[in-house]
Amino acid sequence: MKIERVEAITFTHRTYTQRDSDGHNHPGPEGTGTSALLQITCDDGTVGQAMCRPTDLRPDVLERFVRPNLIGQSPLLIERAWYAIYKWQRLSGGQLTDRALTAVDLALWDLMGKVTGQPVWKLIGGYRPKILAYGSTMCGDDMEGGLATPEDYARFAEWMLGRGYKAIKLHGWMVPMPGAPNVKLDYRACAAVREVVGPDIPLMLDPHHFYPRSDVLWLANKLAELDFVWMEEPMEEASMSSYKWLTGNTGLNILGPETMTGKHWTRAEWVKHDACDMVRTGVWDVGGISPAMKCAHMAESFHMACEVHGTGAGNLAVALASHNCTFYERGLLHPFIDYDAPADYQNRIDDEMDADGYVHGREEPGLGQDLNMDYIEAHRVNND
Ligand code: LLH
Ligand code: MG
Repeated sequence: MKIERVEAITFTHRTYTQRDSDGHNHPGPEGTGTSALLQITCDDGTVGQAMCRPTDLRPDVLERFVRPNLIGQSPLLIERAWYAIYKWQRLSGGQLTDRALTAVDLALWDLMGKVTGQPVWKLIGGYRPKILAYGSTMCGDDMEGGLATPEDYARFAEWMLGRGYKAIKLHGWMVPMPGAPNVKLDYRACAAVREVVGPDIPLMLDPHHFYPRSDVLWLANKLAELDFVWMEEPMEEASMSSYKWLTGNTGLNILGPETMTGKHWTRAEWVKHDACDMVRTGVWDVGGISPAMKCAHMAESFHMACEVHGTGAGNLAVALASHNCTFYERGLLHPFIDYDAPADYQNRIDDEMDADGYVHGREEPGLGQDLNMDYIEAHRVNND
């Protein structure tokens, strides 16, 4: 069996979110978004699929780096394909991104599942059939009835408990929201949520990502008093020394790195240098399921948790396959967003959650996505 065809279908769909001037997502009026579907097809007609952004796999990226390394190759040699494409990153002039690698890796794993008749979460380890989700809020905003005040977060936390969530992560107020950045305000939101959910619900914080050391240490120590499980990315992650300093100076667990480049190699350096207490991975941060599992196994070898960043079928597969992952990140959630409603291009969402707060692994072969191909073809805007 050989790979015969690689294409990225770009298509439009409705969206209900909008990005602020720093890129954070918030609820917005109904608008039109553009997404892409990567399809890797074998000579027997089996297709592996991955959703991504159109910019991840522009036509020249597909033509220069992806197709030459996949067409004619076995779909079962994923590690080989990953390395063949990855090695082009160095001389690609920044054109071949980690996100492009991720999309290819996800589609190859989906293909592997379909060829072998197995769900991906089992193929990559299969630790558990279901995992508790934490409700991950959107960043704070200035909307009435939204996430504008500590009391808004508390009210929304109560709603999340009613929906079944057994753990909650707050995203604090980020620039350009009025009043941000402000660790005192972040703390008030965290304290308000702890007050309404009681002592037994695990809580986490993902605050403004560019605080100075002095603010971060104060916040970390206050969160430890509130018995938070972890804080992530409160400073620019390129400064590993700052995280080593923070980890060494607070009793709160520091989780990282999340957005720092360098894939599993960076995560190993952070562990070696005691720059985190818990390791962060995520398929869109490290170049796919393959390197994300390396992060999980590396962390496990040091008796450390490895928590998965972000949603979607690929991240869910990693969380279900990892012994040392505690939660699946489900969101981003907001009082004005119906997270459980499928997008136009889905027949169902990837991460349906039951009333007890568990997201289950699906039994279908592949990643377990259920895409509406009629919709996608009807709204196609390219022919790459
Ligand atoms: O800054 C943001 O908008 C959020 O932190 C976002 O990146 C979110 O995906 C995240 O970090 N979740 O863990
Ligand atoms: Mg985060």
